[in-house]
Amino acid sequence: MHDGHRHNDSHGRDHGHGTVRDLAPSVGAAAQGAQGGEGGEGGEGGETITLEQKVLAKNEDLAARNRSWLAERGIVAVNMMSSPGAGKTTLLERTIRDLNGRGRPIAVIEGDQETMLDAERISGAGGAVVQVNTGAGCHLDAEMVRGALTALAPETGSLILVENVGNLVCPALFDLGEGGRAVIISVTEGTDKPLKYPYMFAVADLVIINKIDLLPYVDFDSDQCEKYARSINPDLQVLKVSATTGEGMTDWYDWLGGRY
Ligand SMILES: Nc1nc2c(ncn2[C@@H]2O[C@H](COP(=O)(O)OP(=O)(O)OP(=O)(O)O)[C@@H](O)[C@H]2O)c(=O)[nH]1
Ligand SMILES: [Mg+2]
Repeated sequence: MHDGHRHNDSHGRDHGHGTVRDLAPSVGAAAQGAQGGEGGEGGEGGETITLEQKVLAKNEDLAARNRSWLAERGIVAVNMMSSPGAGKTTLLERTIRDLNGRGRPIAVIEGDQETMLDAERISGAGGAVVQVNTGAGCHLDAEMVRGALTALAPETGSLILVENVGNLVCPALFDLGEGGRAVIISVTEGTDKPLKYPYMFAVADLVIINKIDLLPYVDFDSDQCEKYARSINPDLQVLKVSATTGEGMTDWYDWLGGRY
């Protein structure tokens, strides 16, 4: 799924003051084995790739089990991913305040490297929540979600909102068994994010552009950002919201309700 969405259009482009080259494939292969076999034949690179494939294969297996477990109970899980501070927890707090007690029961799985801070915020908003601390890890995986589901013991028919660890890289690689994936980007992050982190946008179903209340103060082009996102993944839906003022939030609730 990730292949075919690379946008390495900077190969050798002349930007007037010299030539810009994309060195990422060779750097990536040396540093972390890269994906999809780029430059990783034999030697240490080959071993790294084999291990990575095993880790991902084990995760896929556990994710499939989570998916069956959720389906048997009529539970829908949505994986919420973003860079740190894009507004995931704020959006979830508002969602719980607005939707709790109306329709599906809602529960939250919070993923952070450290602290219980986000779980405390969700609990303060009235939501059932379990916090998973990943330590040095940069993403939730299917096993962690399985453990969190066991602890949460969600009611049949629940909606589970999963806040992944804040970054636009690792969470894209790990299926959790979820039924939908939302990427949140905020207008303070820059219009170009879909092009720079294409894997995240390739695996998503929905992009939520948050903090639109700040648009008058920042240099962010929503239409262009949307075009960039769709150039990676033409099926993406895009919503614009402010989790603090509430503008656009009904579109998010409609997406949740319409889809599930
Ligand atoms: N102006 C404005 N600020 C927002 C909005 N949504 C969130 N914020 C602020 O952005 C900051 C980060 O919000 P969080 O909800 O903690 O972000 P997060 O994505 O959960 O962050 P991590 O869990 O650390 O990845 C807080 O100061 C929020 O008040 C918004 O729509 N508009
Ligand atoms: Mg958060």
